[in-house]
Amino acid sequence: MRLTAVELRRLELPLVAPFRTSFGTQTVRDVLLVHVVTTDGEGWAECAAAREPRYSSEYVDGAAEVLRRFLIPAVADLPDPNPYAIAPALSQFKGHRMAKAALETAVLDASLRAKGVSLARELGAVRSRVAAGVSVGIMDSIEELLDAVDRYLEAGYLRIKLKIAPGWDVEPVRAVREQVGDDVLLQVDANAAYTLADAPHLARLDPYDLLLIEQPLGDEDLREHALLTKLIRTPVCLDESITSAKAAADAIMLGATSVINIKPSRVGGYLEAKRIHDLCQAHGVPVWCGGMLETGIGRAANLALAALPNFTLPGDTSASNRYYAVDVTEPFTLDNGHLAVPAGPGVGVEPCMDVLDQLTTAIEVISP
Ligand code: OSB
Ligand code: MG
Repeated sequence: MRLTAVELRRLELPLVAPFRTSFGTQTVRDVLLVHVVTTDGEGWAECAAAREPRYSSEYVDGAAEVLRRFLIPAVADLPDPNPYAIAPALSQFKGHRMAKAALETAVLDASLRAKGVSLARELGAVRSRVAAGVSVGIMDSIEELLDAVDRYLEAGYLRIKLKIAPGWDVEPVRAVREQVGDDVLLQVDANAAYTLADAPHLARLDPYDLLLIEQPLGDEDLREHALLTKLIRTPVCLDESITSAKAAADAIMLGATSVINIKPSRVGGYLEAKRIHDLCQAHGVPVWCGGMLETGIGRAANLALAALPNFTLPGDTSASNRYYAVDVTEPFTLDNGHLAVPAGPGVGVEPCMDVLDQLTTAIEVISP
């Protein structure tokens, strides 16, 4: 197989509602799709980078730039760019994991389509549907939050995650727990908004029986997270800090985390994500699949990963209508709180070309 062309396609998708976190508010997604054309067929992937570098250092214009200048030429130079050769060929370039993940996933999609194998099967999936949770942004008032949580539970979501930040933590958690009762799975995500000095404050979340607190401290604060676990009862789960299987191993060995949120985009792709899954499984650390407000293209691949055996907690893989009025694939819908794992070859979904064309803001074709 050889790479003959790569299309970088940009889309603009308005979110159905603003999504506010401790690092900012997103109202639209500026999506970068990577579409590879190979001698064996075509593949698609979505880059998870957002417009601004607030979640991590990556941002969508930067991802497009590193792809066109460095990553695509390096893959085009490979005599046999099979999916397992991509990450080793790109390791000469530091960082840019979301850009690397998108390119590797597009090649993986092309290669699996050519073989007629689904991504779920390639990764070792053991289930055909995945329990869906939902990530609920920071709101202007507690009433508005309670309303949103009510609607999501009504829709069937099996787990609620509340975004928290200093000034929006104990009160909203208390109000939601009181409204939903003790049986609803509830967790929070701080996106690195606190410091170890906030431990006594974070301990005030202890009474609410949270499944976990996600990334309370800074991305690089592994040691501080390990100390925090001794000061609060809520289990600590890392997101931003886990950028590779090596980082996951360090965090587990340090006692910095007892659960891990795996986002393939954050760790450089699905193959590295599977390594983290396997490592966590061997160490008895449960994992769940995070999200980056992906369209159906990114979501399909996330669902394949979430079908692996150690994904024992519901993830942030929500239905299409939680994000977008119109998705770029057949919409993913909830069925009794679950999403179906695509079973077709590759990532198992096709982009709807007419929708894609309507939302496209730019197309660049790189012919190596
Ligand atoms: O921290 O998990 C996060 C969205 C964008 C960036 C970071 C995060 C999130 C979410 C929503 O929490 C996940 C999703 O529903 O796709
Ligand atoms: Mg998170």
